[in-house]
Amino acid sequence: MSLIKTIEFDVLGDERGSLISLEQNRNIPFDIKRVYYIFDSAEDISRGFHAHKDLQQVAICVKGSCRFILDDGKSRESIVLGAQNIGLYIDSNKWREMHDFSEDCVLMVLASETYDEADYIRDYDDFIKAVNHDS
Ligand code: T46
Repeated sequence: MSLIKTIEFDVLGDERGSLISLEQNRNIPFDIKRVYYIFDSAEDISRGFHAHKDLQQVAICVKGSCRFILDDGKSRESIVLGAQNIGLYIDSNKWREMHDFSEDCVLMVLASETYDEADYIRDYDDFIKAVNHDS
């Protein structure tokens, strides 16, 4: 089964432009407790390099593009996010990396929990131990 799970949002458009609506438990598959966005990341900067123990997220490039790598400890897959109507669903226990930010990239992320540093696994060896322990 693919690690990359995307959600395609309806674009509500008319002659004035386009609009996308995001609603918890409708087109976002969880209660939204937090929204953050990443911008002004240089093209040669990579981010992420961690997993979460208990967090669901949907990442949407609302402007520009960037590349995500997801890793479940067994395989790694990559996707370029560059359309405002596509969200990348990221479940718990997935190592994520973000690369190749375009200069204008604005990456918006909707999260199922409030910020908690204790939920992060920031060491790859610890991540591998955690996923092997769970399986
Ligand atoms: C993720 C990827 C896609 C907060 O104080 N509150 C927050 O809600 C967040 C997300 C971060 N922070 C602090 C923690 C760090 O001191 O902001 C700083 C930068 O966070 P971090 O280095 O974790 O950023 P990224 O871009 O590596 O990862 C972020 C999210 O943290 C992470 O959950 O899945 O984006």
